[in-house]
Amino acid sequence: MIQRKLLSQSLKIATLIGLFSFVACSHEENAQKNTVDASTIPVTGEIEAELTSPPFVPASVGNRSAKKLIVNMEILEEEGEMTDGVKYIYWTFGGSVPGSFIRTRVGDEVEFTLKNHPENKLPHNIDLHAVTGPGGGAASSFVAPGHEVTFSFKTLNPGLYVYHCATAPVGMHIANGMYGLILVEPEGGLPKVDKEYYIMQGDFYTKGANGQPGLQPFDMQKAVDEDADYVVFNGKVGALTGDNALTAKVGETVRLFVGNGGPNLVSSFHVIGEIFDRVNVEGGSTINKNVQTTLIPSGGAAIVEFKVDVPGTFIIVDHSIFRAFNKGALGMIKVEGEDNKRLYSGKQTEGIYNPEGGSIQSMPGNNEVTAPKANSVAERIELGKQIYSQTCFACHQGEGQGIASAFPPLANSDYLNADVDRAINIVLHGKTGEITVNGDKYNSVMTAQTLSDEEVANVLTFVYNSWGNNKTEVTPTMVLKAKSSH
Ligand code: HEC
Ligand SMILES: [Cu+2]
Repeated sequence: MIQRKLLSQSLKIATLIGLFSFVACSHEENAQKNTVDASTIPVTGEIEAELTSPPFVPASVGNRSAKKLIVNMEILEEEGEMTDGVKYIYWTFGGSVPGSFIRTRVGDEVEFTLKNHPENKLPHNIDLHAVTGPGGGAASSFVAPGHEVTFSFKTLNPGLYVYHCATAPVGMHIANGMYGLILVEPEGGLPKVDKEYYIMQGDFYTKGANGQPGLQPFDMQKAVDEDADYVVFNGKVGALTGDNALTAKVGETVRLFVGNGGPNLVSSFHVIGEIFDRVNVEGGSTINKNVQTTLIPSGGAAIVEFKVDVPGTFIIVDHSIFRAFNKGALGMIKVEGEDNKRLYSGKQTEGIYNPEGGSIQSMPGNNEVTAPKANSVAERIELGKQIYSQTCFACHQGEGQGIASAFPPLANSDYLNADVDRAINIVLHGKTGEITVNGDKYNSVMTAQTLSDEEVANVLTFVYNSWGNNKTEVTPTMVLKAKSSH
């Protein structure tokens, strides 16, 4: 509902800055295309490449000359956490999913050494989409555990490129996390911005259903069927939420290097409450402006830039929206700074909406007449279950498990079980501010639910009598009491 609120209320901001820079840039690009043949750019000296794990990127190349760039990449197969309680064996370039970010400039001669750690179980290789050559390097980089190989390539085309493992079964190597991004900056470097981050989407296929605990092996059949259990940014649920959220300050320009490793799904990349001032479409040189959602193909990328004008938490999603709220494709950018009421007012007024022709006004939540009355605890639970599946489950999820760092669990919730009056008031009035549930901190917004006293009683009775909670029965009288004492 935070998301929906932002969507419906966000004021659309005109981006004049984008308009001006467009003219300058397209000019620059044309000039460059027409005059520079990258294969003839001379290389002077050599440097070791800085490699970073997501969401960070190495320092920009600026106006350095083309050089021999030494890249040392180590492949590691290691256990990680997909989401709370769910383990997965990731295969990684450099120990992270996505793999280490590589930053080069056009004309660099990249000397690439790929090392396969002796404790790994499988051979691997690398196909870099920035490479002009057979297999994008895959043909020259096949490497067994305990071995290393070296090959070189010259970067001929500026852009943001995906790299990935291309060892059979290719889909499985990619599905296990073997992908990352390599940026080839144009002559003179990309324009300066205030913040740069690295995000990569991926879809994952596990033997168990979404959320099923324990070490989950890869499921080949689900992968073939493109039936993903998890769709996530940066390798796991919650990699970019809560304490891991990206940050920026009001007035700053943020640049996101966004890739999609797949193996299967195309991303409808969107930041709720922001408009991309500039997008390097498909990671290439075409710049689109004023974009709401940009499509990132599997094995493709995009560079998106936007100036953050107002403070708040901006939610990053794959706008194929069930992936965001049910499979993990959700991140956050926390923007701090002064409010700008001229650009975004916040809620200004709230009144009673009385449609024409309607004669009886009722406050939302007071329509006791229409709500069915429960005659037993069992009936209360049954009616409450329906309410739960209509209103609460979107955030707290089907089994009350919540979503790490975004929506607290109602299953086995110590917070819920400790204080029934508090729970009633949360459903009646909503909740914001930091709370700790089962040892994890949440700091988000739950909006007030428009439910009658009877419905509040029923839904809470259902929750209290499900998923290991303490079996409290909440009655309408208790709701009324909690209300008046609030
Ligand atoms: C739009 C998403 C959303 C919906 C819908 C929603 N909640 Fe919440 N709920 C939250 C968030 C976010 C928090 C934590 C608020 C905070 O950080 O202060 C929360 C906190 C809670 C808590 C206290 C924390 C805990 O885990 O025990 C309870 C109880 C709760 N909600 C019950 C419900 C019930 C019952 C419904 C349905 C009638 C519901 N919520 C609907 C988002 C939602
Ligand atoms: Cu591999």
